[in-house]
Amino acid sequence: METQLDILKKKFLLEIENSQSLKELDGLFLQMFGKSGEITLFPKNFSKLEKSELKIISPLFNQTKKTLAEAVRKRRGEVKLADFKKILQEPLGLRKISTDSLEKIKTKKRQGHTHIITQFEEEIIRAFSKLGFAQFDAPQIDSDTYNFELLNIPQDHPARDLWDTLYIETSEEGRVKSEEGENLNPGKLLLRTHTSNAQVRIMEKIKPPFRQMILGRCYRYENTDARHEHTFEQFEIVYVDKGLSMANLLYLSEYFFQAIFGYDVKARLKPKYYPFVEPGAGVDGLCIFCKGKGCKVCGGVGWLELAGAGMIHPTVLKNGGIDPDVYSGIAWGFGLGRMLMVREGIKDVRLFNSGDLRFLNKY
Ligand code: FA5
Repeated sequence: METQLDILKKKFLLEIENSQSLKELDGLFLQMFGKSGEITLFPKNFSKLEKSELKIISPLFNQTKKTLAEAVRKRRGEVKLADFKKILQEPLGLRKISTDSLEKIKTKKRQGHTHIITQFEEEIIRAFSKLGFAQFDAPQIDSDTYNFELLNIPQDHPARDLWDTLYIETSEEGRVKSEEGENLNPGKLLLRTHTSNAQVRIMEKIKPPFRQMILGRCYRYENTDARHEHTFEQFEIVYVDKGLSMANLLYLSEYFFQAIFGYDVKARLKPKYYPFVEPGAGVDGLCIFCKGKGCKVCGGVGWLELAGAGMIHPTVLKNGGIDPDVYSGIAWGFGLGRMLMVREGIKDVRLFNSGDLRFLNKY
């Protein structure tokens, strides 16, 4: 078994070393650590071993896991740096030209690249598509009804204070005409404060069981600072099926943290209040900087809060036409900017929308 493990380790180390793109590395990571990955499945025969053999192979296996995860992390950095250097080496702007003939004028186009948030969106979609989640789109200008009321947050409820909201003035309170001229009364209009505005829409459109994900811009009436923007992106999953529990939620959290941080990041759930989930949870990831020992970034706690989540409240399921005695649901979401700040060590969330090329060209 030791030899088998060693062969596996050498094979993957070589493939990691030879990989040339982040996509290739993501593929390798899944090949090793995915649900049916070769490393994930390796311990399945451990139960047949003698105690003495187990004592030898277990630490070796753990060490191999660490080595491979670390090799992927290191190679990711190298690939990113190589891409960045390539961009830097490209000549920019106009070439020296002869003015003899205007027809000869050739310009070198400056090549742009996708924004860091867009790159991250693609990573997230890739990770959750693999688990069968499909994308759902919900409006950014929405009604009070979908953004709040159907999510168990009635008018004048103190929970509204959790979201500083930008409302839109309409000529007649909340009344707009549809394209067909029909008089709709969606309630007050607003800029959605979170992607949770999709929850009941999904339930209305899709019969359970389903796995849906929502990605997009949200808006809040914020006094901006290093951690608060007025315009930012959120991601959320809405997963409804029979017999779901907080255990599924914990699994999804750890799966996702592994996919985006590139190695085993333990997750833990702690109680947190959101009106549309019960129980509600703050999802912490073991601090990626100090690995739980406590450092400046995590404020000495050893954990960083990375997402908000919970079991969808029975009232919300009912509002979406789903019987809470038959189905249960998981909602799980986070802000892309804040998550990237942790992963990339970015100090100010406002940099993402700043258009500052010194920042954007790094990614
Ligand atoms: C919500 O918006 C909930 N809808 C999340 C949720 C989904 C809970 C599903 C339960 C189930 P909250 O207000 O905490 O929760 O925002 C979620 C995340 O959005 C935050 O953790 C943060 O990452 C990001 N975020 C919130 N406000 C801002 C802001 N002003 N600037 C940048 N990111 C923000």
